[in-house]
Amino acid sequence: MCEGGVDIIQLRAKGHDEHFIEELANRIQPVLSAAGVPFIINDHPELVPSVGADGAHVGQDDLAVDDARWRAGRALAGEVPLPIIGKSTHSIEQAVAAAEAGADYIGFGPLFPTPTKAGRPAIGLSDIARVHELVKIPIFCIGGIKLANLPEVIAAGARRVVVVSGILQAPDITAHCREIRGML
Ligand code: TZP
Ligand code: MG
Repeated sequence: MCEGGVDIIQLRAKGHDEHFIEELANRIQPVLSAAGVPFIINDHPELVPSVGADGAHVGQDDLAVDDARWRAGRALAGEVPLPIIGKSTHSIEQAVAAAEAGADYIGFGPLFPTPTKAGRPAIGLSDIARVHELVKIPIFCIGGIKLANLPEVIAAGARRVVVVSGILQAPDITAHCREIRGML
């Protein structure tokens, strides 16, 4: 992924215990650090200092942005930049609220239904342009985005996208990332 030009990587290991995630993160961190790609941990902000990640990502039903930043950064205060905190959002209202709460970036979606987040209703493309008018922190559109539908996602106003299964299932991950990167 790094060789293919991915700008930021989140470790999202749903269903695994914190110990497993910490071990995985410890192996991923040096790779991303060497590539200069920021490393975000999903759901476990307290792992950020111990594994040397750059930040944490929380959902609507998880910690508040301030709580996540405190947990992610308390051991590092004054030594390195404050941890990056991202928030998942599923509507314009949640997007505006996350920005007001101090999130550094948001996820916005799922645009399309996706097995990676089963059961979460798709929000479609119609709010993408408006959310970019209202929210000035980086907005990562997410959910069911693939090479095939990327042109319509971009045409709807997306500037940054998260692609999970599309990348992980690609026969050549580096080439696939490069192709996506080239379209943005
Ligand atoms: N949040 C909203 S959709 C999603 C998450 C974590 C999963 C996106 O994965 P995929 O495979 O790119 O649809
Ligand atoms: Mg979560």
